[in-house]
Amino acid sequence: MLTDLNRDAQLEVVVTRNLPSLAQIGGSREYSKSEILSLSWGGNGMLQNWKTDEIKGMISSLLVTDLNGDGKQELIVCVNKSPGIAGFWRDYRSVIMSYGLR
Ligand SMILES: [Ca+2]
Ligand SMILES: [Ca+2]
Repeated sequence: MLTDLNRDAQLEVVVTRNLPSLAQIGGSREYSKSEILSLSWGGNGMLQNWKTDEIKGMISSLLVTDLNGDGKQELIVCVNKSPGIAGFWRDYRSVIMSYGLR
């Protein structure tokens, strides 16, 4: 996702990264942890602006919007808590989180 999060007229790249989990050792290709990074172009390469803590689950969608109408944008993250085949056997759960942006 390419967006100007901090409104300095330069675009940032927001990416999600799924982190390998123990389940992969057993041959599963599913991920159980994720994180979100914001990168911007620094002349010689991409610089990391910030990243979130590890998020348990698989990020299914990202959205930047002013959720509460205070004029500042939030990063809205939709996380699937039980991805993969295991999800069929449990309650299928998604959570939505929001991060304030400076
Ligand atoms: Ca910016
Ligand atoms: Ca807001």
